[in-house]
Amino acid sequence: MMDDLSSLREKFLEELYRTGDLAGLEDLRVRYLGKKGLLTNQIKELGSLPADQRKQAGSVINETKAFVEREIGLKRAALKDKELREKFASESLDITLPGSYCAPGKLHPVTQVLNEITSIFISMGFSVEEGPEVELDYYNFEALNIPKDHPARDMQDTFYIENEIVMRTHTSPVQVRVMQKSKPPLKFIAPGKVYRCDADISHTPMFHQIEGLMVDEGISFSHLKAVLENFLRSFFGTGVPVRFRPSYFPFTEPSAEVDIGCIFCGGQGCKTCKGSGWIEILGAGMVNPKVFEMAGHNPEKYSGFAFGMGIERITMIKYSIDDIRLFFENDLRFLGQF
Ligand code: 2NM
Repeated sequence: MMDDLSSLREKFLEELYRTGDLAGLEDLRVRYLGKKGLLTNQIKELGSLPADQRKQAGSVINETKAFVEREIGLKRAALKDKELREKFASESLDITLPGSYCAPGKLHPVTQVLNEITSIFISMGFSVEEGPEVELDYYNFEALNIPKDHPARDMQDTFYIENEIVMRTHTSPVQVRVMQKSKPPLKFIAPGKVYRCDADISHTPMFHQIEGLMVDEGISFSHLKAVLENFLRSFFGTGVPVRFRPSYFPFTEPSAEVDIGCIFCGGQGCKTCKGSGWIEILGAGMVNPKVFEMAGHNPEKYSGFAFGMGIERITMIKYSIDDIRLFFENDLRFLGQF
């Protein structure tokens, strides 16, 4: 038996030496130390030895078993280390190689300006609302005090889908929908696409607007002035002159158009301001009591102001762009400049 154990040990060492991976090592372990393993069998055979040899044989078997276990443990650690090194080597990466160039995309200039304007109003506590682009005649016109015979409804301006269904010509129907479903106080802007049958260097059939509405008890024209002056000075610069001119919209009374001092000539008069020294930016006014009534609010209790502006127009002023159609041609030589 002692001879058996000694050759078992040598055979084990030889096999251990030839084992090159963890799976092979586990095979080896099972073959020697498993339930039917070579060493385990030796232990089972102890019983058949004469009593006087058993003790010594037992101790040699135990010693051999401990040896095999230790060697397998050492080899396992070595193989794990080797596999880890190989994994690191195969995953290694030359961080000095030049990267492959990926042209970064950019937001469209109209989107950039729309986001900028939106964040100014959000900073003043306005929320953002949206509504459908295909709109009922009622919300686009009727509820805004634009009766059937009003010139704004002219077939030349409005895209009709069906008799009572239009492409919205402004974002005001969003204001009507919000007023109809919620009670004041209201304070939100409505950005989005609008559609008018018109096309030249300053008009496209689709363009973008931001309109805003603030309604509560006691809202006055001073609130309108404060909010719009703050917006214009945030957007165009703190020193920009602002002026309000009387105007007319069916949905507001009184109404105003809001100009800034020409940012190109400093008010001297130039091509952009057509010699006037002023550039028109916004339309605004106090919400017409008829509009409140139609939306289900008591005009004796509530008042509010509303305003609207065209985003392409403001972007053209900000970046000195002279033809609105450039925004929609997707020429990267143009778009890449913003
Ligand atoms: C403008 C100018 C003036 C406006 C009015 C309303 C509503 F729904 F509250 F009546 N929404 N938007 C408004 C007022 C829009 O755009 C040039």
